[in-house]
Amino acid sequence: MAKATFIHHFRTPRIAYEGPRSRNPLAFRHYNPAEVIEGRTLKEHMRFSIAYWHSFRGTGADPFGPGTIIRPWEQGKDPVSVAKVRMDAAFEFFQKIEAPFWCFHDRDIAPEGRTLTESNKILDQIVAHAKQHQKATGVKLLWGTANLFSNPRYMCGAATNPDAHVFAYAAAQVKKALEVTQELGGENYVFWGGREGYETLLNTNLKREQEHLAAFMHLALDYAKRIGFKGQFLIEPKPKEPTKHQYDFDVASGIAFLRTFGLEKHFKFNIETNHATLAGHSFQHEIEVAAAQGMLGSIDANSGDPLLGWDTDQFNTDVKELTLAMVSILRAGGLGTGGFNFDAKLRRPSIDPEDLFHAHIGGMDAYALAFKLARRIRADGKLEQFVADRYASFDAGYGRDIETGKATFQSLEKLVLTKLGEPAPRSGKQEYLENLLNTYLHG
Ligand code: XUL
Ligand code: CO
Repeated sequence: MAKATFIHHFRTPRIAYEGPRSRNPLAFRHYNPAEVIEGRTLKEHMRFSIAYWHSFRGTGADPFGPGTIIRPWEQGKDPVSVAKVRMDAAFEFFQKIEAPFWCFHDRDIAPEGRTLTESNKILDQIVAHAKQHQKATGVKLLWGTANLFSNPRYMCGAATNPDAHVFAYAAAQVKKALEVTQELGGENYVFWGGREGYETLLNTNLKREQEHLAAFMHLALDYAKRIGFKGQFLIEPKPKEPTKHQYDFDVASGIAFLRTFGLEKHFKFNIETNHATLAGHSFQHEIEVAAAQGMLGSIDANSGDPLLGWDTDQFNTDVKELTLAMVSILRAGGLGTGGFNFDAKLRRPSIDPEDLFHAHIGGMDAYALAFKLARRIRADGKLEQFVADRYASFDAGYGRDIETGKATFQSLEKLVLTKLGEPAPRSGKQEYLENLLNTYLHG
């Protein structure tokens, strides 16, 4: 197998860092993997990951037409050998693009067989292949997950399916997905409930479905404990699509769900940029809500399109949006075992293998630049100081008493009546802050 890594599937050479002045479209301008910042390389800070499903299974198909992207390695005597060659190409790409991690769904990497037994056997073969590649390249698994939404058996949901038989099937599939994620040293395991929601309340018992979803999560936790899987469990909220309503709509409803069912200690969030916008939030909002509860886990790095209302999964090159997100991530102390996973796909007409490089170079550079700008903003301290000053009245005296639970309505009333009187109005200074932000973004 190891030899397969040396058969080159991409003509594009390994991407080098050439600095911000470079105009070479196949070079990094901001992501210098070897740059050391506070004792760690940028590669270690960013923890970039490639999403197997988009970059190696994406065909450009959309609801209005079939795939447009034909890869030269997509041929062979049977689906299993094609899957192996495809994986050889993928690991070549991970190395050339300087990504230290990858992510997959079980069904992305291995074709499904006629029975679960057969599917598991095929998966084992491909996982063995992946393990060899990981060993040979040093590329690691950020997270694994199970595809519980493509096969028609899951048309009415997996853990929230009204048929217990489907619940059982999904349980068996996640059991195996946890095992293979562990086998490949996955640092996290993701739950995205693609069809865990409803199309119409006319046929839905919402309460029972939510309880079943929680039961499923508990079973997954029990099994992870049983096999000694140490990876972090992550929930990836999304409000809709493919369902009309997905139960883990956004981070806030995810937190409510986890707390309601006693799961909150075992989960963090995998926040996807365009899932945030589909829920009517900004990316930064979702990060802040998770961080406020110590539940910021990982990022699915992408973006939507302001003119299209669905999950377009585009590569994000919006440095302003990413810088604001990075400020919040750094303030929260980083992503821990998480990383930035490019859950993003090429546009339908972007059919060249080289386009995969352009896409990831753009995304990685934007994130690396945002990381540097956010560090500068935090080091400069003006923004952080402004926010700290805004709440300074809670740092001492009666403000502190409010925060520490020592104040009462009576004590506060007495203060206002006898000492404080009317509060002096203070500007929120939004425009000043927007201008301040631009001084970092545009020098
Ligand atoms: C779908 C999505 C998924 C998850 C993993 O919108 O984001 O690919 O990231 O199942
Ligand atoms: Co995602």
